[in-house]
Amino acid sequence: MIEALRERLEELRREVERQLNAAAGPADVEEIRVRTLGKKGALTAEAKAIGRLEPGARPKAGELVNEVKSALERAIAAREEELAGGELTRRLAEEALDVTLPGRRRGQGTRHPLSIVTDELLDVFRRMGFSVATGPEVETPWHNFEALNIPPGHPAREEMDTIYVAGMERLLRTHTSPVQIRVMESQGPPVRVVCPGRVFRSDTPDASHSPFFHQIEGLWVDEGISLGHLKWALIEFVHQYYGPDVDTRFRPSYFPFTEPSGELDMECLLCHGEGCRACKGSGWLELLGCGMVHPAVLEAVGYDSERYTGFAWGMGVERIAMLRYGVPDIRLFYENDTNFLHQFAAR
Ligand code: 2NM
Repeated sequence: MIEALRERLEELRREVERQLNAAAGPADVEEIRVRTLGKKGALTAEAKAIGRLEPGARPKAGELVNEVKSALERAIAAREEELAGGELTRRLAEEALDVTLPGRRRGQGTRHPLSIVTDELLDVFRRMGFSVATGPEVETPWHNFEALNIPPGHPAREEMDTIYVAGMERLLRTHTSPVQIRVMESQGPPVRVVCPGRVFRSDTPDASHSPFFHQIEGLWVDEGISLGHLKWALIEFVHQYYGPDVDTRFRPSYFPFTEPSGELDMECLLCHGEGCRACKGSGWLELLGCGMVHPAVLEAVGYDSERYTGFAWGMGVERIAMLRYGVPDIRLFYENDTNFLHQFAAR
């Protein structure tokens, strides 16, 4: 009877050792342990059966079972460690990070051509004593229109009307003039500011139009400011920015917020007045619109228009940048094409 038990235990031991050898990972080993040494395990069953043997055989049987039990416990623990170690080696190989590989470069950005040109233009005016002011892109109709002598129903509204938000309480600004209205509302004269920023128009995009673009507007209000100051400041700007020998001319124009109003042209940079494609054969390029601030605008912000006068102007940054860099299509500025943008990297 003891001999039969010994043989069964030996058989069990060989069987478990074979299974352990075949185990592929720690999970397999755990399964084998439960099947053998767990509550309903094969060896546990043999241990329980000892109580049903005749009393004289029990000590020897217990000894045999315990011997096999500790042998299997050691074998299971050893195999488990072996496989866990193997798994660690495998994971280390699979998830290895080669810290000697060079990193992937995050390309460094460059300044946007519109930012470069805006800053260059602002610098000229800063040297002439202008300070720089900015304001909201979403404006009240009062700041964008009424204060600028553009009442409801004025034809200038139709060509400029953009997207209204909050009913008719706010709109995307159509120029940066409302910033100058805000500056004048917040302080008395004298005022000497330039206002850069993004503006919005109801335009269909093509090579020279975009429903959003950038402007720089300027304003100088003080006692005794005349058309002579306007001409000096704006011609001086052209000479500072494009060179002292560049020719200029003024033509009359119309804006609701200035009287008189004009346009400043400069000699065509490409043909020097000969006439070419860029200037449509005229020899001149339109540079900016300007004029003496309308008394109604000064009164709208509470300035005494009998005592104070001023001049103002506005220009498009894209146009100036396109001429300067020879950019043929305004949409290139907005497409985030890094091949295009990197051409303007500072060297
Ligand atoms: C232009 C042309 C002429 C202008 C006027 C004002 C203000 F606020 F003083 F009334 N700001 N900007 C102005 C005048 C803008 O852009 C072509």
